[in-house]
Amino acid sequence: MPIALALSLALALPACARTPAAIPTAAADFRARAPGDEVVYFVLPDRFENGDPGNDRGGLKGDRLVTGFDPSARGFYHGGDLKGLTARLDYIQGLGATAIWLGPIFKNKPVQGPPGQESAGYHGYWVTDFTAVDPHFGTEAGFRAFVEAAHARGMKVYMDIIANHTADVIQYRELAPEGGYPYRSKADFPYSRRGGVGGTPINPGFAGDADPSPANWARMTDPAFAYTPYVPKGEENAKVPSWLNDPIYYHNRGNSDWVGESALYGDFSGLDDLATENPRVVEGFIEIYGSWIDRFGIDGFRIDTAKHVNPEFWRAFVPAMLDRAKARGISNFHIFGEVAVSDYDPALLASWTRNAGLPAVLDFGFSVAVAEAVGGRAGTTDLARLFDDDALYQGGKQGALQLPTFVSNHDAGRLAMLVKQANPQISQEELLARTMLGHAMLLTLRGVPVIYSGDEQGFVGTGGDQQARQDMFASKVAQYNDQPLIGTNATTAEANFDPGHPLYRLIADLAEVRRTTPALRGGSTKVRAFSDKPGLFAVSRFDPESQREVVAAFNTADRPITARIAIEPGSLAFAPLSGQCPLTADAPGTVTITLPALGFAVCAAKE
Ligand SMILES: [Ca+2]
Ligand SMILES: [Ca+2]
Ligand SMILES: [Ca+2]
Repeated sequence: MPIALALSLALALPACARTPAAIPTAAADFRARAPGDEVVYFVLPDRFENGDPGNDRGGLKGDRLVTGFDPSARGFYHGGDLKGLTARLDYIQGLGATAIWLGPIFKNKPVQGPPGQESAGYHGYWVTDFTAVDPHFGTEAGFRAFVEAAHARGMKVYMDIIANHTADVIQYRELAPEGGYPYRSKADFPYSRRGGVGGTPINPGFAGDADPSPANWARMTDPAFAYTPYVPKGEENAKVPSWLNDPIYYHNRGNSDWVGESALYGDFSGLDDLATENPRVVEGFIEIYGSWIDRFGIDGFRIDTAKHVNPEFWRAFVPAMLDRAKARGISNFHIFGEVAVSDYDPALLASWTRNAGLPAVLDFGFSVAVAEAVGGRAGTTDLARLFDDDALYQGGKQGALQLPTFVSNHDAGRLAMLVKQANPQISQEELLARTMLGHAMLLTLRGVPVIYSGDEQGFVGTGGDQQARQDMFASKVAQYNDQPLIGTNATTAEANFDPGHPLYRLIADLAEVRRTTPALRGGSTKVRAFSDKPGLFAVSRFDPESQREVVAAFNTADRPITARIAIEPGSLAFAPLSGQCPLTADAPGTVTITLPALGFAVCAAKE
């Protein structure tokens, strides 16, 4: 297969025919940049760079079950921190990223889990103190220094926040059956009886959790309607702010089985699920996260587990955050939620922009469609449908331009891993070519590209979650270091911050094309070619002002392809923004595209 040819073409990026930059990039006016104009770099601070070995144990003394620190184990802290992240801003900016989404930095329960199955809060999603920086990552001053250093470069900072749950502190008096506490529903365990329908009457006068009035919630006084929650001795003040220590502010119904009611009310594998219908909880989180805006002037929030919180909560929270940001002089504050799905399901994603009022959601539909398209097993029908389905989102197709798109993440895993799973015998060269093709789609199709840290260095991984959270600095994890990377002979045993890596170069080059081409940021999309088999996928995108056409074409097949596609009749001549482009139309309204195996091209119509 002529993969090498595809690579050499993909990397040939003439600088001609680019329209002048139309977005503010200077440090002074980054606030003026719209969310849709960003390129986002997503990083887990623990896995990125260790700037201060002195904080690796988070100020705790003892073994790894106390400190959480074990750089040789996938599920423990490895030592990365805010100082390290700040020191590597050149590397991140060099990739073309204009915003950094960093995993949660709030103080976590260092270690949790049953004996023998413990792991650490290195990922940041087990918060105990929502007001403080986790000492493993540094200090409040260190976070301020990071935000200021990013802002000084004109880069934005998006914090990763959680309102669905806290760390696992609350336990139940009832004996845990094998496999943990099953979910106890509102039908079988109403708020009005202790421990089930036959139990003692409790919470008299409580009119149900759909009535958000403080007077109603004042009648909710006994949290033992399903299980009997308690805070173990020694952990009574584990959480900050202090109201979070009271079980009355939690659902206490046992573990979620992820469907129906339990998706909202169930504990996420024991993590204490907040009663987000309670006005005290709503007000509490508005204060918590509003304070981070006030104190640090950050630029946006990525909301973890957004679909496990009732939409009414977000309908109160989102406007409050946007107001708070506006009062701080941040007019383009961005908020995007995680509505995690593993299928192509834009209707579900879009429902959260309408019912919950989330300004945007992470585009899981895009990631599924791209993985299908470049995986070599399917065609591009879902990808072609994506742009029609954009009508489902709040704000329609215009609103969809703000959706953060991605091909890899820390939960589901990396695109290269998904491609390898679909093709276990694939060569390293072909795996690189397919991964590059997916990233080319990410940088040129509609939405706000999110690069998952490590993708640009050819990380692959063997699965999701811990298997997709390799270290960028020299790793001590044997299961990471054993794996070959793509596009390099390096392994994760050495630090990987190579700006010469082919994926880093591809992303940097296309990020620059995107920055200088308004059609690729804010342009509408017209699908020109797709198929239920691997082959040509092509779209036209249009400059929002001049309406000039830019054609982006991708060959998902492992053989060269030549085909005619329809174009605008006025697009008579083309200049390449990336790859190999036709010079002229065949006739008004049609042009021949020729692409190498797994190649792509981005071609701008000349005036
Ligand atoms: Ca450290
Ligand atoms: Ca719990
Ligand atoms: Ca919940």
